[in-house]
Amino acid sequence: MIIDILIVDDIDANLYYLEILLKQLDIDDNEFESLNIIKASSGEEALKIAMHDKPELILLDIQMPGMDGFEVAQFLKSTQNTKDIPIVFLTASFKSTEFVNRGYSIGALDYLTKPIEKIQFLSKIKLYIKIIIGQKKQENLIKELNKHIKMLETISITDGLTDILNRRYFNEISPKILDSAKREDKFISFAMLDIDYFKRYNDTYGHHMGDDVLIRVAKVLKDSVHRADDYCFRLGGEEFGLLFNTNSKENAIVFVEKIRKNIENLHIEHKKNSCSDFLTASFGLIVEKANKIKDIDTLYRDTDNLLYKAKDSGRNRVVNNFKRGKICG
Ligand code: GH3
Ligand code: MG
Ligand code: MG
Repeated sequence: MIIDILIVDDIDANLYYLEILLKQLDIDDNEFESLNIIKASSGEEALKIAMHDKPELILLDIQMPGMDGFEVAQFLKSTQNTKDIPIVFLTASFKSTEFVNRGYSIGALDYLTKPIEKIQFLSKIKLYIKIIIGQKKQENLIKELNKHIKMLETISITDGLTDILNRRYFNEISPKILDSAKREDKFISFAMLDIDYFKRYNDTYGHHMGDDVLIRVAKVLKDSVHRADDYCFRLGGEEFGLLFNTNSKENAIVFVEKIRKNIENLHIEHKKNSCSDFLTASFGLIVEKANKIKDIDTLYRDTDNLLYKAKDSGRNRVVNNFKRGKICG
């Protein structure tokens, strides 16, 4: 871990001396690789560096021509990006209580006077650096943990084979979508699809090829839903679900018909499919004002019944809960 320390003083000899002192710091418990000492010889330069490099610690002289140390600290402490950088004031002239209090009330970590008492100075700075390292480690750990939590969350709602949302996520999100659609008095559109004669497909071409088909069908679904509040799920086996927004029943049927055709248009050979030369799927579709739907279980059961009807009436078709649906296949 590299710790950037910005030292600020208008007198070169002071900067040089500080640098030499800091290089003597012996924090050799393998906690960090090195101190990186950055020098600034004016308040203005210090501000520029602090804003750009965000050092871990600033040792700040107070009396400087132009912008003095108090002004620099005040600016840094009132700026979102730099407000948390610890500042240690170093001063030869501003030693009275009034100035010391001013330094602390700006938000200084410490207020040290010159000439520097070497042992005290090094022991304090060493402690501060250790605390800073501890904080950085904690922050990194939290970042790492959050990354892992996010990854686990994604894995837990994703189907391992097809990489689309799984049944678990459907169970979690669908009641929320229904409730929100009820509040806004919107339509709910839910389609369930099931691949036709998929057992025969596996028997003919092998389970491995069957898996490949599931991945390709899932991709058709994924490529069809573009809006943030449209979802596709693998509900289990060779069954998928689409929960999507629509402003009319006609649009919903056009959308689902297109998906049905896109699956057939993959032109996946399926010799044992008696309703097409290619692999196909049957669909049940419900489009209804959310307020007319009792709950998700009812929606699921009713859509499944329509899917069953689609199977029963010849497969490779969409059967919906309103009249204008075009029967295909
Ligand atoms: P129908 O047209 O009536 O839906 O007939 P079907 O053969 O598709 O339906 P059935 O329920 O009889 O068979 C479903 C098949 O789906 C059986 C099962 O082995 C297969 N299946 C389910 N999950 C997977 C999977 O993850 N990979 C593969 N390759 N096959 C699967
Ligand atoms: Mg099937
Ligand atoms: Mg099935």
